[in-house]
Amino acid sequence: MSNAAAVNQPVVGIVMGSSSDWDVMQHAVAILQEFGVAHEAQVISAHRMPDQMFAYAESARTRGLRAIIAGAGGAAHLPGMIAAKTIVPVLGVPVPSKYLRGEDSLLSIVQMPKGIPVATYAIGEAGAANAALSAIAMLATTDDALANKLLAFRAKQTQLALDMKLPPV
Ligand code: RP5
Repeated sequence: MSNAAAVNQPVVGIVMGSSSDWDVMQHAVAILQEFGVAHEAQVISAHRMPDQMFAYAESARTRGLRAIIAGAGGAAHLPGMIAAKTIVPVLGVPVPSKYLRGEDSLLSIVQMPKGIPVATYAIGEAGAANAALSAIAMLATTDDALANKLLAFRAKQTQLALDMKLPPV
């Protein structure tokens, strides 16, 4: 394998239960792109393609993934089932659902029984973006250049807050 291929080898996997999750999950992809982290994104449905889901999870570690961001809505079993088949850390994103606004997704993902963890994030866009930032923070523990990018990202947010002005009463 050439160095260029190794550099582009995905280290973060993003999976979602349906293409209808993309509006939310694209925010995780956008953050990884912004930080220049090699990633892959695809639809893996726990109940519609369970064999592919297991194959994805089982091969994740040997393929070099160091974190998996898994988004799903409703009875959102995708993150937990992926976590059941790999020791690569799984970051779960609850996608807003049609009838329960994603509270069902949140509870499905966050209530993993003791022993198989899924780090669970906020419902929707903020959760997707923060899951990506957490994956970056994990990678940054062994990557100083990435750590510096993350520090700069934080500093930018600090400056934005410092610059905030309130309207007159
Ligand atoms: C879940 O069911 C997906 O993650 C999605 O949030 C939800 C609805 O899927 P579609 O009916 O839109 O394909 O598996």
